Amino acid sequence: MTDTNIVDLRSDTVTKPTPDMRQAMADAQVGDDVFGDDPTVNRLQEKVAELLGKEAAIFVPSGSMANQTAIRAQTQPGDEIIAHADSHIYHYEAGAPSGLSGCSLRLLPGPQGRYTASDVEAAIRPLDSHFPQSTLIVVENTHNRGGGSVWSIDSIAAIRAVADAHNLKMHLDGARLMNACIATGTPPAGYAKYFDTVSTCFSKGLGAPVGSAVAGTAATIRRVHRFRKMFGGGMRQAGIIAAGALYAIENHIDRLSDDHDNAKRLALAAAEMPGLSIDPDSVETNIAYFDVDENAGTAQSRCQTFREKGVWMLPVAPQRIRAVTHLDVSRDQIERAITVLGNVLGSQSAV
Ligand code: TLP
Repeated sequence: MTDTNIVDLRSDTVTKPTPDMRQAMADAQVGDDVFGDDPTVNRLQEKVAELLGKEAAIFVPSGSMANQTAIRAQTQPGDEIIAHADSHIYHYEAGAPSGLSGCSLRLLPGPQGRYTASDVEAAIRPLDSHFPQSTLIVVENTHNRGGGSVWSIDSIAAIRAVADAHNLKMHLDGARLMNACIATGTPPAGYAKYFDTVSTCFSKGLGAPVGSAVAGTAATIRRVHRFRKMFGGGMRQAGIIAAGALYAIENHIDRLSDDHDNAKRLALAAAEMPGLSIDPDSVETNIAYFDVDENAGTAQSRCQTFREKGVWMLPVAPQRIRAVTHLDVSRDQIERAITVLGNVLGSQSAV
């Protein structure tokens, strides 16, 4: 099967740079970024700081490194971080909060990856030498395992008030912050102002091949710079990849609404199919989770059959499949995916 026949919905991380993006990367001016000499990286960092309304930003290789350098810069070993039980920093960053920062996690429940200010209030540890100290709250927006769900400004503001009352810091895992911005019409700085640090990714829906950033005060970003080096993320002529990120910010934010429309279209169609369940209203941005009915096989077996017919999705639990829309999936390809899913599920007898 050729690349163009495949509808790859496994993640928005799979996008390939467009010809114009590649050209911008080829043309990039570069220097040694560990010395602060790369003009393209510097331009990207200034642009991200401005977009997020922060004093400074730093380019890092990945979303995981963005989150983990921000965590390391704002905690001490023995501290406790408050986060959702479904958060990316807990499930998918290889245990880094404990491995790299020596922190434990206090995990909160809540539908679609969202918790409330009163959940946070109840989780904060008293000032007593027996307890780990709560120092940092992490919000993920949009929320990956929550189904690309978007946090409201009101709920974030309420959590900020609790954080201020107890002198806690707040970090935003904004790997897909731009999806939240496009879904709600809130500018990036409108979310970022509630947080001490914000991470954001260029290599997800924005379609750049590599890279993320952390933004915050100049003092915090200086600490992040040190931990980026310590964690092995100091890059040299990184302008080549920063140019892809700059291109992505300048050209690929507004089009995220197409991805959201495509995810909704897929969810609405799948909701009508036998063997799959999804509430289309739960699809707020570019991520959709489908539950596979027990009598329709496992997520693994369904994904295998879809894959053989050119539709790639991710089994994320025994009965759960994830589909993510992005720059490299057109509306026509979504229609093709719907046809494949319909044919496979309609013709399922023995699974
Ligand atoms: N998420 C990836 C996988 O790791 C699951 C994906 O395919 O969705 N924060 C959030 C909310 C993320 O979804 C991801 C990537 C990251 C951070 C980490 O980014 P990278 O992969 O660049 O380290």
